[in-house]
Amino acid sequence: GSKWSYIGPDGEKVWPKKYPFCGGVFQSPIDFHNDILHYDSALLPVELEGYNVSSEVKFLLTNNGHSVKMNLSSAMRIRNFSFQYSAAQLHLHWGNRNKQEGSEHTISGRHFAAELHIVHYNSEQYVDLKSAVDKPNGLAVLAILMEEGDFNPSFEKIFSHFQHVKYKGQEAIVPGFNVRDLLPERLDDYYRYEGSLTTPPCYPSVLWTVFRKPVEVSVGQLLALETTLYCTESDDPSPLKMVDNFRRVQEFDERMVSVSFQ
Ligand code: BO1
Ligand code: ZN
Repeated sequence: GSKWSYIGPDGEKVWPKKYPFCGGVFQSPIDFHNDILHYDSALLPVELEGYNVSSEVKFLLTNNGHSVKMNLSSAMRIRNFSFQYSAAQLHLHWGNRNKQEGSEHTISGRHFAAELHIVHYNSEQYVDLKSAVDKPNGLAVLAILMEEGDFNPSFEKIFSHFQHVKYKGQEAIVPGFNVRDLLPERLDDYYRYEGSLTTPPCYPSVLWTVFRKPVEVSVGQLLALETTLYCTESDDPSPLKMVDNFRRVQEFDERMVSVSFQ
């Protein structure tokens, strides 16, 4: 079983004891600051296909005790990376009401309220997420920073089901929708680097694309994210709220982040 957490005796400081990669190289997330950024004119706008999913398709939404995760269709693909990548799942990381934190990646030391990860696997070389997760060039994650602002009707297509997945192990069905609408308008402005899973087992298998511009969700939507879910099962006598499920930024020596913008 996965016995790790973000707080307490199984917190991120001790992840490397059971998951040696968490103490290894190429770890994520990181802070994006000027000294490590370099412009790369070869970074083209991200091209997606199959992201507009029919409502006939049913996505499985699960509380896995660490986050809320929604399985995606492998027909959703990134077209223009070095390999073809197919979507496997999306999930979120967030903070709690009392702090200005929540995102995993930071920009010049600044946290955003939350962060969406759309996890893709290299479908040219591997059959599924599980077989790609620990391989070089195995995964490509699209990361979307989220800040407080206008109500976001696209995120609501997921958030409106939170009541049914309050506790670990609970599942709900989300009808397909246009997943492209969860991303920022501009897919040409982003940070790019090679890193890792931000949770155990922290495999260094992820090509990260973090979009520069955050998307807005309302204060009510952030509140729903931060107050509805629990890390624990429904019959647990000591319920634990699912908050602050982000990993702290990692050392970033002798690595560079490519940016698509000047
Ligand atoms: S993330 O996008 O870097 N936060 C990320 C973290 C972990 C995974 C994917 C993306 N995948 C995990 C699954 C676990 C599984 C593990 C190894 O991969 O969530 O359920 O055990 O296969
Ligand atoms: Zn994640």
